[in-house]
Amino acid sequence: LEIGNETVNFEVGDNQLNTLGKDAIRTYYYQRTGMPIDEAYAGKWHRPAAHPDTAVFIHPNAAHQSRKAGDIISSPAGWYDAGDYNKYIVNSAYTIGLILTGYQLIPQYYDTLTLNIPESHNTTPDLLDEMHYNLRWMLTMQDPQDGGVYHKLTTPHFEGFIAPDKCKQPRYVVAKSTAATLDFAANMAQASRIYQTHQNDYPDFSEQALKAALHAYEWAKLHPETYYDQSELNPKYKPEITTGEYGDKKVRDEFFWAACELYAATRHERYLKDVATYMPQHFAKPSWGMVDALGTFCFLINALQPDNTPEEHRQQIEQIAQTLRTQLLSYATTEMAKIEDSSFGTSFGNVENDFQWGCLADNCINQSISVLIAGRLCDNGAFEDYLQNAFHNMDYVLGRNATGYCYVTGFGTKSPMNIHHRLSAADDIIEPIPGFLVGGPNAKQEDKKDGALYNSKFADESYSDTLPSFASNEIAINWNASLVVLSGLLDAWGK
Ligand code: 9MR
Repeated sequence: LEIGNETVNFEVGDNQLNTLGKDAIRTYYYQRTGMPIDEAYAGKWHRPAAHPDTAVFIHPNAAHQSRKAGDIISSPAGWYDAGDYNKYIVNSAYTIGLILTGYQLIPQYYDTLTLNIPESHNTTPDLLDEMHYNLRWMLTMQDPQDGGVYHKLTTPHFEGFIAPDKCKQPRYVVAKSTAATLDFAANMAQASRIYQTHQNDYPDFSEQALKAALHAYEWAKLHPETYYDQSELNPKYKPEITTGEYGDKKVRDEFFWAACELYAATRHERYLKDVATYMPQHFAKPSWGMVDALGTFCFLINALQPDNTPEEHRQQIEQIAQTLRTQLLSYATTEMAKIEDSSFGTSFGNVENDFQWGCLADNCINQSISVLIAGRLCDNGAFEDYLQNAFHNMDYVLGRNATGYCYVTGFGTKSPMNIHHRLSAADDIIEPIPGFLVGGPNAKQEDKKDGALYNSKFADESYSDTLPSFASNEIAINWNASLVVLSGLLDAWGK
């Protein structure tokens, strides 16, 4: 493309989103803890194993009779959360929950998608192999005594920008929380259904996951208001913990998602009752702290499956589904109305408030995923329009925006080079690991005082491709989940 003296080269092709989607999934492989990242799969970004997490301390704030402060447990595998080296249940469960939602919508697409990861030669789809690496870790975060789930596995403070195998800080599991336990319950119930047909590679996992989900849900029912709050815990327990909080004091939505998944997995009336009790008043797009949407998607995809719906539940299911569909469609209509006076022809990015921490995933992409799913599941004749809008929002992420950045590493003519990502920063390779979506423009510029340089005060230009910019230039497993799902849906449905 030439305009005046400026030239930009780009490739035109049929499978662009396919490649993007694959690389977006492959980032999880690079984020794996506890195993070497081999050259055969990682090319020049290979590295030795780090953070085995086979000796993790019970933090004093998590101590009780059976597990005392300082006791050691083993909690290996799983992914680094983001630019940091910690592992957080809330965000892990949300990430897998969203990706497995995508999987359930287009299973044939994912069943043949090969990712070049160590498990590529087994009989399970690669996407599910990658998710299992983290699910396996999550199982170890449940206290087998009471079913409660530790909120996170973490160092007291964020590590410096050093290679993972050079890290020396001790690692702890911290207090159990209602949010983590419910997200875990939802995720495990979901996994128990999906991995049932993959006993070959994962014998007993499905059964184990369902058991874990049921046990976790019981704990949450007994502890419906156990919130994880660092500012409350830190004065009482040492060492202080200052890493990511993922605090959430509104857990009705977590109860809803868990009840939907447990109903889908068991068909027990008790969970259907809870679905009705915790049902939302309106649809809200998904994010790590607001998971109603994952419940809605689960219910609409699974509850009416004719093969295993008890006849006596049918009427109530249909009523609930009708309400959820109305909510979803009303959301889609509101979002689509924003396109008319938009600068970039998108439903995203027309007000300052759209540009928050993690907005490219949480606002732009998740809005499109929700609208697309509405079109697909509600059959209101608007699917083609919704598809078009989703492509436009994806265009926004990939470069048709106020800064001209393609916000995915390794793609496009101008893309992030200095992401706030310890793995990418601590290797000797100039290019960051490819396939990561950055948080994106963030009007609050919370990291300015920490050395992030911004060239503009405008919201949609508040993006800084500098290492210290944790508020606009970090990457995270939950944000990549959005990229994975939207690129998959567009690649599969866009044809
Ligand atoms: O994604 C999280 C965002 O919604 C919060 O506003 C922000 C500040 O608390 O934290 C983000 O999550 C970070 C987590 O706490 C630690 N790992 C890096 C995550 C991405 O920035």
